[in-house]
Amino acid sequence: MQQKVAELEAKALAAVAAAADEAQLTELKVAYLGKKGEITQLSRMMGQLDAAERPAFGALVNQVKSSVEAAVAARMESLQAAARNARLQAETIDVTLPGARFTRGNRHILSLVQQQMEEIFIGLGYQVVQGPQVEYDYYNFEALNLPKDHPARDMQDSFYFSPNMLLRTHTSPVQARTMEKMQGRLPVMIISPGVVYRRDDDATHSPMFHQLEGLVIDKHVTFADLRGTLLAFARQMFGPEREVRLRPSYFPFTEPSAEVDISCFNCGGAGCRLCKGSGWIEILGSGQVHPRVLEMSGYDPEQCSGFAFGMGIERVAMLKYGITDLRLMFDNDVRFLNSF
Ligand code: 2NM
Repeated sequence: MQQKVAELEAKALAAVAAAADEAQLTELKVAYLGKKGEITQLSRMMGQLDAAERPAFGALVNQVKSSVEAAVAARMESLQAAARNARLQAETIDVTLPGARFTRGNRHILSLVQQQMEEIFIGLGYQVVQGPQVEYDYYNFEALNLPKDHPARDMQDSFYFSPNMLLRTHTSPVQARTMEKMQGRLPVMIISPGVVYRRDDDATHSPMFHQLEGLVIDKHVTFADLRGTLLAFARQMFGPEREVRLRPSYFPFTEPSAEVDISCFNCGGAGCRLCKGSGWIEILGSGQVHPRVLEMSGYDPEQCSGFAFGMGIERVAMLKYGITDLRLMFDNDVRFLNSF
């Protein structure tokens, strides 16, 4: 009996040692140690033995079971290690190959230019102020001295939500709101950059575009201050050689008003295609704040004065970076966007 058990153990251990792969080993484990496995079956033979022999035989079977189980576990581990090694041998990694390129995005051209413009005015002492894009007719027009029959107030020219609410057509309402909030305190020195909306859509006009407007109010603020400020801006934005030229103009919220040109940075003023031969490039509108605008927002035009100016951020970006079509900035072609 014991002889048979020893032979069975030897046979099992030899088979386990010879198992070629994990699948085969699993089959052997079932064949010997499973519910109906040969070693498991040994316990059944207990019945044929004398009661006195049973404990020793039971112990022997248990010991064989353990030894075969241990052998299966050891063989399993070594087969798995071998398989892992084979896999690692096969997959050679060339550490000198270039890695996957990480493509980093960048800010939109308009954000970049707006930030550059803000930084110039911050350097001159201005505060950056924002306001709502959905605006009351009062702040967008009324407080800025635009008469009821002004063309911009026409339903055809602006985006209205109701008779007294619309998408702002300029950022001037931010100045009106700021003046009102300041309750006559001096000085006021703000810029309001941001998006504005007009019912225009062609090669040179987008229904959504960006403006940066500025407002200064204090005692004795003059047209000379306006000119010096815009000259400083022009030189920081377009080069230290720039000059500015003011031409008479008209805006309802300023009196007097002026269009401001900068000397052409492409030809230095001699005349070229960019400046259409004139040597000057129109860049912004400006003027002394109209006394009625000051009054409506709580400032006494007898005690203080101010200047204001406004320019299109798209226009500044196009000039500075030589962009010939406004629409490129809104098409979102990454080949264009990534080039700044
Ligand atoms: C421009 C041109 C001239 C302007 C005026 C004001 C305010 F609120 F003070 F009246 N804000 N912006 C202004 C003046 C804007 O843009 C071409």
